[in-house]
Amino acid sequence: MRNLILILGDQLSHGLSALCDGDPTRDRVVMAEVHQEASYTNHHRKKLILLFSAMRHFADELRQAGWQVDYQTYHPDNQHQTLEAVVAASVTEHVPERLITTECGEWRLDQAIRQWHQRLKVAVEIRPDTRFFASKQTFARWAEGRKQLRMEYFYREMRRHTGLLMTADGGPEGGQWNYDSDNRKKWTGKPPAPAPFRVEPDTITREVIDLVETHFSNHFGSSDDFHFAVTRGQAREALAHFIDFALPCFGDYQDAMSDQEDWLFHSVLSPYINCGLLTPQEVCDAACQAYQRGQVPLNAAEGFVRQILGWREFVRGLYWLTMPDYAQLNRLGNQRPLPWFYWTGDTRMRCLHRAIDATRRNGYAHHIQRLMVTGNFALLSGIAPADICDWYLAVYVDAYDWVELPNTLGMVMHADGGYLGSKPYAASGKYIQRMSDHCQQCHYRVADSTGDRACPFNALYWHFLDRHRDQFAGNPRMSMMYRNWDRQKPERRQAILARGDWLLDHLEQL
Ligand code: FAD
Ligand code: DLZ
Repeated sequence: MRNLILILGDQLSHGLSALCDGDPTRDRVVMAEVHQEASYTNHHRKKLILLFSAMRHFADELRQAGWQVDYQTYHPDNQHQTLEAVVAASVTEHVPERLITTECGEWRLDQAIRQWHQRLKVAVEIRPDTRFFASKQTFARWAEGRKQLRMEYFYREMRRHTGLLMTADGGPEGGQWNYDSDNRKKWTGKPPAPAPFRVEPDTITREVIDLVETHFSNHFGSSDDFHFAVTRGQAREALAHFIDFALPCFGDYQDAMSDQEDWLFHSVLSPYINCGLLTPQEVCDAACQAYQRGQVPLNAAEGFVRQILGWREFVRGLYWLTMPDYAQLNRLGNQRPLPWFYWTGDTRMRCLHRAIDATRRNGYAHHIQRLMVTGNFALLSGIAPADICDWYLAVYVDAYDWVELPNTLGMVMHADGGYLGSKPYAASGKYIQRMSDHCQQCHYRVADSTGDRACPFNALYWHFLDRHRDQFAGNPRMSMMYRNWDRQKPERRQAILARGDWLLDHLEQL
């Protein structure tokens, strides 16, 4: 045997750099379901099912393509419970010339793998992950010398670099780079949201569901009604479903929330892009082609491409530029523990209940629920960044440290002091009322800021601004908020702050 090729659970791509010049007759692939990866956080049960089933299907596809694949299925009594132990055993058995792998998506495991050449006494070749549009080096060059990083400027560079949604003379399609201002409509039930894409579990997936129910029943979330795609072919069908049925309205209702609908017009493609079943390039190409065919409007195609070519690449670049220090940042000095209802959904705040309940059932909530409901509440309540980051890492099927951490610590918690975002996404209940129909079903009154039934977001919002005046009053993008606060009568400010104090002391009871 020549080389041993390690493929991780989020590297399920036939074009993976580790595989690209491999020889199925001489090289051997190793893949393993291991306790350490399955338990470094309280992964949602549906995430474990998705990954284990997709890994097993991918191994079968490799075998059909002629590869020899050593695959360890999960069992608590397996001798090797870490990737290192599995690889060490394989190295001892096969004595390869080299271990080849593609760079790992998260800092923790990346650091470990970089020690393997010493610890396992084997040559280790770590190849770049070419599935991203921008390499780590490209991002680092772009970021060099900038005090703050702004996604919008990076995104424009990426549009120029890839030619996506660019005209022949080098300008942005339609004359504008960004159509975000067209993408803030409230959704009132029309047009109806498409039914989500579904795949019925096959024999492999059903076996994995049983395994997860047997060995991971203490993990968050429900495994009921698992219907995610687990092969590349199925993920391609999910992409086509999105382009045909949801993308046309994606832009208009991108920021909308609904009390009835879990998925609205979102793509639900992040689980597949992040584990490698789809590439970001093919997903962006499909959206751009739909626009060119006249099937979807520009605000939909641009809004969608910006999320992937812009935000996804941006947070990945920022992660690798700043780790491991980034994970420790807490510039607002937050210390409060995460309220228990984040794990149960048991709160009378309707918007939080709906977002957390969807998260528990589906392993999914859309971006505005993550940012402006569960995220906004954690920001206003001063939750310790480590607690809220761990929650987001655990509860979503698409969650990996490299993408979850900058979104939570930077975008939501502003714990990096504004390196990622120019201002915190803090909002009162009015925002939730404007973008959803939750408030009509809520125990609390969104119009009130004081009193027992007042929407907690209102007093918490003013309390947040007031207690962080030193950090934010000088920010021109926040001066209007402070003017509004300062215009209120002193007695009213005092009453709101008193309600805010009470709420912060009684978060568990809301
Ligand atoms: P769509 O709304 O259809 O968007 C299309 C695609 O754009 C997504 O599939 C995703 O690949 C990409 N995208 C959109 N927004 C972002 C973003 N801010 N950062 C990176 N990619 C983006 N996304 C993850 O993939 N994994 C995470 O662990 C994750 N954690 C998050 C935590 C918080 C606190 C917040 C506010 C956002 C987080 N996001 C994360 C980003 C975003 O919410 C999800 O990518 C999105 O909700 C996935 O659903 P979708 O595929 O239907 O997305
Ligand atoms: C997330 C995950 C899980 C739950 N389980 C495994 C596993 O058993 N084996 C494996 O190779 N990878 C798994 N992964 C993905 C790794 O944790 C992933 O490579 C890192 O999160 C890097 O992004």
